[in-house]
Amino acid sequence: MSDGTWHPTACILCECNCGIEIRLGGDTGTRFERIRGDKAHPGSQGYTCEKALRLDHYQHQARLTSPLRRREDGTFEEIDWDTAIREIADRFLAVRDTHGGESIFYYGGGGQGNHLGGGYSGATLRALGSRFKANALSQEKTGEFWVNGKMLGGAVRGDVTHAEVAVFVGKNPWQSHGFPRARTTLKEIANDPARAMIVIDPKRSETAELADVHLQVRPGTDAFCLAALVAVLVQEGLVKRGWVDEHTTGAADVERVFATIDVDAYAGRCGVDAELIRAAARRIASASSVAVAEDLGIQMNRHSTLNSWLEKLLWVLTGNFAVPGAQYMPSSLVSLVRKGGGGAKADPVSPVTGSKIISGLVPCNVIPEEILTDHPKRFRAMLVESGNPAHSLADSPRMREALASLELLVVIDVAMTETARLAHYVLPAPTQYEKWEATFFNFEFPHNVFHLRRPVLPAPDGVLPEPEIHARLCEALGAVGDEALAPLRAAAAEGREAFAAAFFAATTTDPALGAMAPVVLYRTLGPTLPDGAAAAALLWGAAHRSAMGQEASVRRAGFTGEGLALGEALFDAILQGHHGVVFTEDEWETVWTRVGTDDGRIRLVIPELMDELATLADEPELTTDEYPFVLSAGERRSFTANTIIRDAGWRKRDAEGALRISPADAARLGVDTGGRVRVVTTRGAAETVVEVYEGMQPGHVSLPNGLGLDEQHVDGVRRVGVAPNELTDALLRDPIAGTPWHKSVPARLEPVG
Ligand SMILES: Nc1nc2c(c(=O)[nH]1)N[C@H]1C(S)=C(S)[C@@H](COP(=O)(O)OP(=O)(O)OC[C@H]3O[C@@H](n4cnc5c(=O)[nH]c(N)nc54)[C@H](O)[C@@H]3O)O[C@H]1N2
Ligand SMILES: Nc1nc2c(c(=O)[nH]1)N[C@H]1C(S)=C(S)[C@@H](COP(=O)(O)OP(=O)(O)OC[C@H]3O[C@@H](n4cnc5c(=O)[nH]c(N)nc54)[C@H](O)[C@@H]3O)O[C@H]1N2
Ligand code: SF4
Ligand SMILES: [Mo]
Repeated sequence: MSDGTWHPTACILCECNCGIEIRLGGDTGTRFERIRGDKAHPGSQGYTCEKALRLDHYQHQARLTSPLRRREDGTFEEIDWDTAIREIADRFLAVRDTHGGESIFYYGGGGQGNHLGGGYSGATLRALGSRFKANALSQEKTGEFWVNGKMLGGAVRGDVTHAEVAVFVGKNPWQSHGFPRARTTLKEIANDPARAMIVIDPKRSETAELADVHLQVRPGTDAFCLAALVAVLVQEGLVKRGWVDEHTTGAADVERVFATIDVDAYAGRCGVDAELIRAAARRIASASSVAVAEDLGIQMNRHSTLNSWLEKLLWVLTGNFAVPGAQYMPSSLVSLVRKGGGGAKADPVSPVTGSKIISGLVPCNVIPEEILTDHPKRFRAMLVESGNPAHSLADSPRMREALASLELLVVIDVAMTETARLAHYVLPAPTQYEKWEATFFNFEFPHNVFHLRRPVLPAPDGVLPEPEIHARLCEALGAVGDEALAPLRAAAAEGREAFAAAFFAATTTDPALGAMAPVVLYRTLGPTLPDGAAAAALLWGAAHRSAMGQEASVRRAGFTGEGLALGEALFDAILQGHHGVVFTEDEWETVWTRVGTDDGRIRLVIPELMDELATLADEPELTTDEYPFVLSAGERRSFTANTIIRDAGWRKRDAEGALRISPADAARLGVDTGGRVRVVTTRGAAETVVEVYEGMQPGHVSLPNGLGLDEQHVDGVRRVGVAPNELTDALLRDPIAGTPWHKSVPARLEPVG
C-alpha cells in the first residue's frame, strides 16, 4: 500500500545527516518500504551508507505513547498530559525553591538527527534558573573544543575532500563517516597517486586498509606518536618558517621543546617504526594541502586534550590553514560550540568537583560525583532529553545509582530507555519522521548546508513534540503568559515585517521575555508558519543572526534584500527547502576573519599542555599482570548507531556485537570466531561472543558501541550484546576536559563454560 510518493528527509544515524527519500508502504502504509539517497541534497548528493536503508527499524521500534509516572513499586502508570506537565512543573519548582535553580541539571538536547528540541529547552532551563548542563559532546569533543578555543578562538575542521594529504587520528571514517560522502572520498584519495592518506590507529581499520601510511600505534600511546611527528618537523627544518612567523605566536617556545624530543625513543614507546614516522612527517611537510581529522580513538583516550593540541601543531607548523584542502573555520546557523569556552579567560567550573565547564558543558564523567555527595550545591533534579546517560556514559552502575538518588528525574524520549526506567516521569515524543526536525551539525565549506526536514508521517495520539513540551512547561512554570504574547500574536498576523519590529522591541524592553525567546517565537510566530512548521520558529531568529553576523557569506549563497529582508529571505528558503539549503558560501580568506584570538594570530603555546608533554616520558605502562589487555570499549561498525535503534534485528551482520581479538591472542586463549569469553575490568564483567579479526594487534580487544540495550518485546525485555559502560570507569578521564578513556580500558579475558 504505497502512495508512490518519495518523501524527502534525512538519515538520523550519524552527524552527516545524509539527505534521503522514503517511500511508504506495507499493510498500514506507514512502513519505510524503500529508502534511497536524495540526489537533490546539496551536502550528500545522493550518497548513503547501508545503515540508512534500515531506518524502518527506528520508526517501528517499541514506542512510548503516553506520559508515564512511576509508582512507589517502580512500575509505571499512564497519566494525561495536563497532569504530567502540572506535576512536573510543581516538583521542579519545589526543588528550585528549596535548593536553588542551579541544583536542576539538564542532559542531552539531541542525538545524531534532532536538535530542534534542545533549542527550545533553553527557555525551560532559564524559567527554572538552571545553569548546568551536559551532553554527549562533553564525553568526546570538549578537549578539542578547549584546544581550538585556546589556539584559534573558535571551531576548526579539515577540508578532507580536497586535501592532498588526509590524516585520520583515531578515526575510522569508512564506518563512522563524519564528513560528506566519506567512502567515496576515501576511495578517491586512495586511487589518486598524487594524494595520500595517513592513518593513526592501533587496528588495521577499513580506513587504514586504504591508507598510504598506517601508523599502527599501541593503544593509548598516541601522544608519543604525535609528539614524534611534530618533533620531526622541528628537527628536520620542515616548519613553514615565513608563514608561521607571520600568522602565529609562541613558535620559538614550542619549537624549543620539540627540538629535544628523542624521536627514536618516542617511536619505541608507541610501537611504530621511527622511519615510518619520519616518512609521514615529511609527506605532511611536502604537501600543498593537509587536512587532519581526529576522533574518538584519541578523544576517548589517555592524554586526549594533549593529543588534540599535538594534532593541531602538525598542521599549523606546516601552514595548513585557510587554504583549500586544509583547515577552516566554518560558518554556522546555530552554533553547537559556545564561544568563550577555552578562550583566554578562566573556565567556569562545576559546583561539586570544580571541573572545567567547556563550551557550556559539565564533563559527563563527573555527573555521578556531582550528585552522590552531601555537598550543599549537589545536583538534586534532572531533565534528560533525547539522551540515554544510564547507558551511554561511563560506569553505568554508578550512573544508575546517581540517577536513582535524584529527587526528581524527568525523561523526554521516544522509547523506554535505560534512563527512562529510572525516571519519575517519562514524556513521549514523536519520532524524527513524525515532526519537523533539523540538526546543527552544519560544518561544510565553502558551501554550508542546513536541512529543515518536514514530517514523513503523522504522529500517533499521545505524543507531543519537544517544542510543545517546553512551551507547556514554561507556561506551567509561569514564565510566559498570554498577556505578554498577545501583542506579538497580533503582529505576527499582520506579517513577518510587523512581527520582527514587535519582537525585537518587546524582547529589548522586557529581558525576561527575551530569555524565553524560543518559546515566545514558537507560540507567536510558530502558528503562522506553513504546514504546521511551528517548530521552525526558532530558526527565524537564527536566520536573522546569520544574515547579520555573516552577511557576505549569506549573500554569496544567493540571498538578497536590505535590512531585515535578508534574514527573512534566508528563513523562507529554509522553510521551503525540503532537500536542504546552502545557507552560506564562504571564500577562503573569510577564514582568517573568524580567528577569535586577540591579535588574529594562531596561539601555539598552551602552558597546561606543555607541562603535560614534559611528563609524558615518565608515564607507566597501561597494562598490568592482572589486566594484560587494552579494551576499546565502543567502536563504530556497519550496524551500530549509538542507542538510537533498540531492536537488535536491525543489524544484518554481527547481531550480538562480537569482541574483536587478534589471531595470536585467540590462538593463545584457545577461542575461535563464535566462541565465548568473559571480559573483566576493574568495574565489571561481561560474557561476549568472539570474532577473530586480522586487523587487531596482540593485546588489544574491542567491543562495539551501543549494544546491550533493553529491548521491549511482547514477551518481555531482551538484551543483546554487551553494554560497554558496564565495564568502564568514570574516574579514568582526562585531567583537563574530563573526557573518558574508553578506548584504553585495562581488561583481562577469562574462558567461559
Ligand atoms: N556506524 C556508526 N557510525 C557512527 C556512529 C555509530 O554509532 N555507528 N556514531 C557517530 C558518533 S556519535 C561519533 S562520535 C563518531 C565516532 O567515530 P570514530 O571515532 O571514527 O569511531 P570509533 O570506531 O569509536 O573509533 C575510531 C577508531 O579509533 C581507534 N582507536 C582505538 N584505540 C585507539 C588508540 O589508542 N589510538 C588511536 N589513534 N586510535 C584508536 C579504533 O580502532 C577505531 O578505528 O561516529 C559517528 N558515526
Ligand atoms: N563506552 C562507550 N560509551 C560511549 C561511546 C563509546 O564509544 N564508548 N560513544 C559515545 C558517544 S561519541 C556518543 S555521541 C554517545 C551518545 O549517547 P547519548 O547522548 O545518550 O545519545 P544516543 O545514544 O544517541 O541516544 C539518543 C536517545 O534519543 C532518543 N531519541 C531518538 N529520537 C528521538 C526524538 O525524536 N526525540 C527524543 N526526545 N528522543 C529521541 C533515543 O531513543 C535515545 O534514547 O554515546 C557515548 N557512549
Ligand atoms: S549513517 Fe550513513 S546514511 Fe546515515 S547519515 Fe551517516 S553516512 Fe549518511
Ligand atoms: Mo559521538
